Amino acid sequence: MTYNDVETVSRTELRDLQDERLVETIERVHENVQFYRDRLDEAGIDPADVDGVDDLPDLPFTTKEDFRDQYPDHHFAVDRAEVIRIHASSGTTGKPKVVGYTRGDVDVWREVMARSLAAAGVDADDTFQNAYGYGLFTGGMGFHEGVEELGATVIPTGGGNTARQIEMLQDLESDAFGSTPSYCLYLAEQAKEQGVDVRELPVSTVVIGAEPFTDAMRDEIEARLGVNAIDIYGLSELIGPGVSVECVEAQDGLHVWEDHFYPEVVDPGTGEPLPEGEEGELVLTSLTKEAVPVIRYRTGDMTSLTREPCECGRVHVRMDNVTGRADDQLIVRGINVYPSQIESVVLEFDEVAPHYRIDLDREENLDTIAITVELVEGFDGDPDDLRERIERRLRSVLSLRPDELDVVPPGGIERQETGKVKRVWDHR
Ligand code: DLL
Repeated sequence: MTYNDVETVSRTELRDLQDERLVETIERVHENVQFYRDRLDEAGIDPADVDGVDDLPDLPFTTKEDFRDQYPDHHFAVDRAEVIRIHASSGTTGKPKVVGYTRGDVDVWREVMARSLAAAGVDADDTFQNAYGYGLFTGGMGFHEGVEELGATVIPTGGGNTARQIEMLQDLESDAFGSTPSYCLYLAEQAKEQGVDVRELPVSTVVIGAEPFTDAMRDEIEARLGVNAIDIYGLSELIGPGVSVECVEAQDGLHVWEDHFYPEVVDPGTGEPLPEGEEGELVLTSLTKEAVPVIRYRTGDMTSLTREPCECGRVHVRMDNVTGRADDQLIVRGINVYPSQIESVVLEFDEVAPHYRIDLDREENLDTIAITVELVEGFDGDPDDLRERIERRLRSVLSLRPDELDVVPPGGIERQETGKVKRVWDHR
């Protein structure tokens, strides 16, 4: 069900709105943010020459490093008095990226999250248990406010505390649940240990995001939890969760709420725009953000776009499920491979649980890769035979010959109760 009429307007109307909003955004950043003024001036762009989104490819990119360089708030376009909330995203290196929200920004966020939840099949009568972390991370509060805006009931369990989480799911009979995909699997495992079969619980929808995952991983989640798993995407720099979401009707790509966030896909190496349908790096421009507008932000996330009509009736462009980031690509002895490709191959095996890790190292100037997979409960075959079959498959599908392939017993791979799952360990 749609939440806002803008989801089904004509593409011409949508384009007019985008053009108008982009012109305003460019004027605003040029006037209020030194960083953008310098960038646009250096590129010889006069804001008055920007007529609409067709001009975006001429504008300079903004990167994660730019965000960090402006730490803490030099990229803000409004006075701090107008900022009513701050979140931050902690990278693994350097300063966090700090983002601020005006009241208007928070209203937009609530609205796009309500739209996203409605698209995911959550409705006003439902109860939604929110296991995304509350705090500087945008997940917890983003979902919380979206559920309230929709008029559904939110249970703010936040991340972790899994025993309580399971008890709440049972006792308050939530219809929907939100968490990272890895936490869904953790929850199912812990429930089993407590003698609870999560498939018997009333929860029928999980809204998963904040981490890359493959279709194979989603299938595992749906089977283990007995739910429909809907993919939601977003990032702090743009707003948080709620940039795009799958619709329950088609579950075929994520509708980008492009009246607020304009997507482009570019070649990650050259930065050149790619035609519709081709995979590359997602670049996003905010069209309504007040506190922290962003122009052509290089997300690092790999996807492709399609404007083909969707059976749900929404006209908003769809992006493909993000299974990895441009900088995730591993180069092992000349073979380029994404962790998601390894994930797809190992999860083809029914004997393998949806937990794995990849360790990269360097020995005598050569890169090495070790893959560890975990057996499912009740495995009674020959682990050596399984190992050989996985090795053969990695070789034939990806031309990859791991230096080591370890098969460990159920539970042999360490679990993480909170935060985003880490599967690739680079020791180089
Ligand atoms: O992860 C916002 C969010 C919260 C999205 C809850 C969905 C659900 P950040 O912490 O700033 O924000 O991390 C953003 O996470 O650039 C992607 O690399 C990754 N990511 C987010 N959603 C997805 C997804 C939140 N559905 C970064 N699939 C992004 C794959 C995702 N990767």
